[in-house]
Amino acid sequence: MALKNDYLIGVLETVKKRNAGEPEFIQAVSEVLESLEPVVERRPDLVEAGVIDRLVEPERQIIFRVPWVDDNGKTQVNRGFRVQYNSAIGPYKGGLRLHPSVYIGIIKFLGFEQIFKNSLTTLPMGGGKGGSDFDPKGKSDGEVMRFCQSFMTELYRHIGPDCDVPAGDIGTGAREIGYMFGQYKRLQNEFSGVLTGKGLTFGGSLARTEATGFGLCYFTNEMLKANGKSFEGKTVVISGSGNVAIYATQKATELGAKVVALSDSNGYIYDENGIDLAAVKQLKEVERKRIKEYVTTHPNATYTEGCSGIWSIPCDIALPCATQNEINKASAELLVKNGCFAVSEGANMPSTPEAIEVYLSNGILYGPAKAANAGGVATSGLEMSQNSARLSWTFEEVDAKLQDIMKSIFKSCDEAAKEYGLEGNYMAGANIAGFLKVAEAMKAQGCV
Ligand code: NDP
Ligand code: 2IT
Repeated sequence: MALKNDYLIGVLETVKKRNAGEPEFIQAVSEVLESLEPVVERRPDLVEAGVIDRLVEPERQIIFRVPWVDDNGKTQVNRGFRVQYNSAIGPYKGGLRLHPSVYIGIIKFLGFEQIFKNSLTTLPMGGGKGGSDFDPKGKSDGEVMRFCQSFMTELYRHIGPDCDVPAGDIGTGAREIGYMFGQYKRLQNEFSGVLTGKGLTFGGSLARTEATGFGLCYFTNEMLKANGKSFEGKTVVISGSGNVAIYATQKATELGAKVVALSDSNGYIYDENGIDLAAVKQLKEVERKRIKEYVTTHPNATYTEGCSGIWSIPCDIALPCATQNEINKASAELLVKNGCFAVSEGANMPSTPEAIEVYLSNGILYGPAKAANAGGVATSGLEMSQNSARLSWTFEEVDAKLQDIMKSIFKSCDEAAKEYGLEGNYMAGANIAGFLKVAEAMKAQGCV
């Protein structure tokens, strides 16, 4: 879809010129600007206040050297990032990605999307994202610790519990957050909720580990219900086998579906009996092994090299939970051809714009990432509240709040889509609803 509004065309041209060589960032901005066409027609006051011109430019971008010494005594150097994108409705909030593909364009696309996602959660959190091109795969615990300590030795001066609160993302789990928290506490001489996803013995929230995957299924369930469908008896394909994929598998199964496939960046497993989740948790969370090892203990299952082939498996519901642009046009067409009726995104921006076109033009129920995977950051917001109040809620309390939040996110997307004449287009609904709250706050706070 091409932009028609002259003002938005101008904004996009500036973004493209300023951010050449960052295709993921330009993709994320283009999608949001397209959704905002009906809004700028109706809200000239927001255009007048320069809200969109300001929104596309991060408030602050920090890039730093991360030197550390490997197990052989050799110096290694990585690049660290934190993009503090928007603080209109709360402190900057968003994860830290550790993956060799990380560069400023990836962090900016994630930080930009985080603004709208955090707005949708109903909680007071601004948007931010960070990370490094460090690859935790194959590193010893000691190497990971030394990297995390070095990373925090620079980052600590830029963050704080009322300023910027990082968390996990690809490659950053409980282990990495623990090392970073320890170093922050030591440098700042302060025990505070400066990171979320912490261990349960030092301020972490129950249900944060499960939150993104569970939240994805709660959102998807709302979307299915609103369209007369459910998870019950359905076949589900989930990509990835990390934090989000594992807990999406658990909740989808609890809701009556059969999850038949999972993947990693090397390939995918197919188990027609339904994935044995205890075995996957042992492999991935305890032993940190590759997903192909699953077939050594489950000889009825098959392993296929190459991760995109997972979308050729016939399913009713697809939950991409690995990484950006993992479903292209051809994969989306294959899903439709094989009878898939819903795609809901656990990963950030897993569908290319062409894939989204295929969903929308074929009447596929499409749950966009900003809304569908917001349960993780929402529960991070609940962790911040518990830390500030110096108390901790039970698993059931947090899970109940998460369910309410995911229901309210679906409602916001559904209502905004209807209000702007785009009924059933939850992507437009998410972008519009997420935008409006931030835009009102930016307008009220003046040109800052
Ligand atoms: P993990 O590191 O726990 O797992 C990532 C999974 O995705 C792994 O199976 C990994 O395979 C696969 N993967 C990563 N990069 C690629 C790639 N370039 N190509 C193919 N597969 C890849 O991360 P999470 O589960 O936390 O994150 C998954 C997605 O969900 C990301 O898009 C993240 O931004 C998003 N997300 C995460 C949230 C959270 O709370 N953790 C919240 C909201 C969204 P391999 O081991 O081979 O690298
Ligand atoms: O993409 C995301 O929303 C996350 N990685 C979670 C961020 C957070 O602050 O919990």
